Amino acid sequence: MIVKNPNEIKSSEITDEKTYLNRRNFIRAGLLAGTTLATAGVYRFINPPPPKEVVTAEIQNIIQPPDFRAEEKLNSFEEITNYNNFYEFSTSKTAVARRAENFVTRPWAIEVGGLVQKPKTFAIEDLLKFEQEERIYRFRCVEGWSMVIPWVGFPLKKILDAVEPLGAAKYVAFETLYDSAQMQSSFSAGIDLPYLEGLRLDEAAHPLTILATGLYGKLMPNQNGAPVRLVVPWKYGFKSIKSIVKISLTEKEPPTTWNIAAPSEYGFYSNVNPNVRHPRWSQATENHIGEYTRRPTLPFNGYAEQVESLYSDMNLKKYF
Ligand SMILES: Nc1nc2c(c(=O)[nH]1)N[C@H]1C(S)=C(S)[C@@H](COP(=O)(O)O)O[C@H]1N2
Ligand SMILES: [Mo]
Repeated sequence: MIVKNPNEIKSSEITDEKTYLNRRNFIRAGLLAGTTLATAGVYRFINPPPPKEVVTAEIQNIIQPPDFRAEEKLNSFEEITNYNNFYEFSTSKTAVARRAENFVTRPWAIEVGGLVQKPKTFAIEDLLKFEQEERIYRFRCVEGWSMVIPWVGFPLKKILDAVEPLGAAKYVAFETLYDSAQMQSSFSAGIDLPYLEGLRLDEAAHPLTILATGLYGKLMPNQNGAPVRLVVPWKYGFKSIKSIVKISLTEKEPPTTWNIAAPSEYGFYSNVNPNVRHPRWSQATENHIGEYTRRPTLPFNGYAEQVESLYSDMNLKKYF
């Protein structure tokens, strides 16, 4: 029997194929009453398997605002949904889509509690309503390899405000579903499960931090973290936890999956930083899917202007 060595998995999966979410966002407040959402609503209602790429001119127009840099072309739906990191289903990026095909995402709810005034459970239907009330975001998503992904979501802050964090709350902890009937074992995955992530409260409340319920104006495909996943555009990809079932406000920095697996390699903050090497490789460039030459990686994935003030008093080499 061949036993997978977790260190080997780590180096091939997060190392060479590391997915640094490098998302340049375009917030289009007030856009949502539009037709994209009406279309998305129909998809939601019938909840089909993720369709093949169907990007109408209308959707293209809505998710790609005129001020978007010309070279930032969207990756195709096919690309975005066939190269995924989701260890609960497979450690092979090209196998995740097929393994997650029958993942059951209804009924679904996120339980929100911990240091809050009003603990609440949000059904997926509530979350989809939030998305319709709030905004469409558009992100450039980069990470070691990189893609431009038109996420659809709403600010996580909306949930935080609803539960009213207590003064003692300093961090937000997230947890993915773990269902052994549908997912592989922790042993096969090579990491502890359920998958855990965390943010500082101010990072979680930042307007760039969203709960995404779809992409390309459609329901979130299973392999991308259906039915609801985090998107933190200035941090490395593993911070963007998928298929969330639990959110807790805490006083102490919560444990995170990759920090538990390899603390010297993956810190709690994990801000995209081309100047800080991973102990075993440079993080200065990224391989953009659909291009032949590597691109330089930008500090905070290009969001420095929006987020660097969150870290003004911190040594980011120490807090990597
Ligand atoms: N629950 C869970 N969330 C996860 C992961 C995972 O294995 N399990 N992988 C992370 C990593 S390393 C990356 S790069 C992104 C990939 O998201 P994508 O497949 O939508 O591109 O999801 C992140 N969220
Ligand atoms: Mo990743």
